[in-house]
Amino acid sequence: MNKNFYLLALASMLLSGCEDEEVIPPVPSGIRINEIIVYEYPVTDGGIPWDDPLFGSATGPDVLWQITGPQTIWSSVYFPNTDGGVLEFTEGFPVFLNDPEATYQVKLWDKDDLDVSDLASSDDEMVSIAWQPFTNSGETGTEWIELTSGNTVMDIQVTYLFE
Ligand SMILES: [Ca+2]
Ligand SMILES: [Ca+2]
Repeated sequence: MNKNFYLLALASMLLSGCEDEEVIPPVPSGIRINEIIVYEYPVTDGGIPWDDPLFGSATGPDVLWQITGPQTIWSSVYFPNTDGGVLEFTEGFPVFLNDPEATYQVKLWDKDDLDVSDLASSDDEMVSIAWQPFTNSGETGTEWIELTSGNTVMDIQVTYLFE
């Protein structure tokens, strides 16, 4: 065989190699959460107050967020006796998720037992929304992600970390 045949074969391999090449978006090494804003959430538990102590009058839920999955992270602050207004969680951030392709649950809880009036009660899980931070869609930079479920709407500001 002559040299030209080898050159032709090599060129052919290189060309087909280029055609088959797919651009695979890089997977981030982590996710930084900068802020969570809750726009809508269930103010009552299907019409029943979240907090209805034996003594005293019913009050709105005392709301905080939690993220579960490969990690469990709690908000360091909560909003007491909420009435349906927007809840902007900015304290206690940033927090970091170390498994961007995993499915996490973003939850809102009503914190109970804040005073002796509801001593016997335990915290109420108000809502839980599944969330996969990185979906292999080439997400980069800093983005607001909207999560919705039923009558709950929240935005999470994330930064995709590549190292
Ligand atoms: Ca409660
Ligand atoms: Ca309350």
